[in-house]
Amino acid sequence: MTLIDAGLIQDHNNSQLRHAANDYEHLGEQLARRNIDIDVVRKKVAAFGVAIPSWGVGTGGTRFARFPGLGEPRNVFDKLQDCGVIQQLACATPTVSLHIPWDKTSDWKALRETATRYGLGFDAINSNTFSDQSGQAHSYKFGSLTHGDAGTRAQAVAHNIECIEIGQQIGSKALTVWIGDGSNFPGQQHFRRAFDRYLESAREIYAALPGDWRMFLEHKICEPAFYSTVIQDWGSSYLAASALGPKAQCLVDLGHHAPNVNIEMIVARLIAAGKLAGFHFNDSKYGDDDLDAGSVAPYRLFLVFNELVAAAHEKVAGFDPAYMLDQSHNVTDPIESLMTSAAQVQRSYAQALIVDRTALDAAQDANDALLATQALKRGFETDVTPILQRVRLDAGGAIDPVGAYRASAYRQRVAKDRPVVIGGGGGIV
Ligand SMILES: [Mn+2]
Repeated sequence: MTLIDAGLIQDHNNSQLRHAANDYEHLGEQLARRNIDIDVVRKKVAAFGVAIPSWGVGTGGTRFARFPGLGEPRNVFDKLQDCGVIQQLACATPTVSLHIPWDKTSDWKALRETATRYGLGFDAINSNTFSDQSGQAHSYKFGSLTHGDAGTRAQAVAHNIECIEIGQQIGSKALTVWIGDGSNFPGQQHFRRAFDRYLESAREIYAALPGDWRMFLEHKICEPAFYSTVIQDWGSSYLAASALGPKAQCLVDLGHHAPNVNIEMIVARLIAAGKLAGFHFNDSKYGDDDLDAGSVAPYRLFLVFNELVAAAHEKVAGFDPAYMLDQSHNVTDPIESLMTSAAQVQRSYAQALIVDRTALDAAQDANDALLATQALKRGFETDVTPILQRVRLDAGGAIDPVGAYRASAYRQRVAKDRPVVIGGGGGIV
């Protein structure tokens, strides 16, 4: 099913084809001088995909306000349609990550069929025990999986198991668990007991995982609990994942760390421990800002990918991370932000692929700090845009996704059927 007219994409591409081809050839020559085959890099980039968070296609907001965009998706089917447009034009996001109960529908079979028609599959499914749903027996105001009350914990466990059952119907292979549990005052919570209760609850969820599933534990330093969170950092996450078993791994959301934390080193540690589940990509300046991936600190994103490419290069056993975006689009059209962010993630991957690992290893062995860091910088400073353009072109997408998207007037078209939604509807995890 095509959402954007193929003729429009082709017309848009035709005006840029010659320049794109020349740029690719020129970059190919430059890389050949560095003994890098551009076509090998291109094929790896073409095989790379990052999942779209279903909650990302709606306009986000802050705890202060939300300013709705035009033609926001009304339900999970509309969300899938928008994800289909993103994949059709940018060709880097073949899967969608759902959030329950936000994305609940009465017909999972129809949802899966719709996704297939758009060329989409489903990545990890996300549970929600950080907000109360109408009609639920117990409130999560003071916690969910770690709540002091056994009935509340049981309700949260049951919800996660329901998410696994839904995920099985749509082809997911992982459950992502992020809890808002924690405290807002010193003394409010007994740290060790709360963590023990987390393990007890998580074990019940873990026991319900199908054989080929994984459980992704997502840590976050603060918010909504602003004094302490139960799974606050990669250490707590690692302790829990280790206690649960091999199917439990640690998910790194780039925005969920203290400022200045060396995230790429955390990634390296988790890879070494066989516990890296994957990523929620976004960017930040002050906290969990949920800014577009690579919009503020592209070098940091590159350094994360440097660790990932190094692990693949060195064939680290069991290395198989899941890649997902998780960001909030408050002032942009979410479709444009998601296409741009997916390309930014692809860009970081391509830049890391062209790092000369032999030269880097040699510089490290010789304690030559300057040459070592230059080996990284050379990858980061290479403009790999021609590779990304060619990957999109080969896949039937747009050389310039945002330009083609604007020319298509897709947003104005769907806005005719989708009424403006006022306020509410946060959901940034
Ligand atoms: Mn996240």
